[in-house]
Amino acid sequence: MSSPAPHLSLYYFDSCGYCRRVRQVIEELGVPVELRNIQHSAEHYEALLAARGRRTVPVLRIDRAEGSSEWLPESQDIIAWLRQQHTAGALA
Ligand SMILES: N[C@@H](CCC(=O)N[C@@H](CS)C(=O)NCC(=O)O)C(=O)O
Repeated sequence: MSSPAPHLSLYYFDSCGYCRRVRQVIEELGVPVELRNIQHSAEHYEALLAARGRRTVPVLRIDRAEGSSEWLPESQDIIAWLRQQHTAGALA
């Protein structure tokens, strides 16, 4: 049996070009991703800083059903991961 799809959150801000590229792929694939704008939410900004020790975006947070969390930085790595997982049918 396959695992339930993870909950995905993208930490980003509007004027970030790297973030825009990731968001375009999210739209293209139709993958459900919660958008967390770090310029509009101190909570999201602080969470990113606490987890990564830096505020650089985009970062994709992957919360798995079994309780583990992963923070994936780098737009090209995020895009590659989304495409691979989508092709594997691992995303909702
Ligand atoms: N190589 C990174 C570059 C990311 C990057 O430079 N992000 C900028 C915004 S577009 C940023 O967060 N700058 C603020 C900082 O690093 O503190 C990627 O492709 O994701």
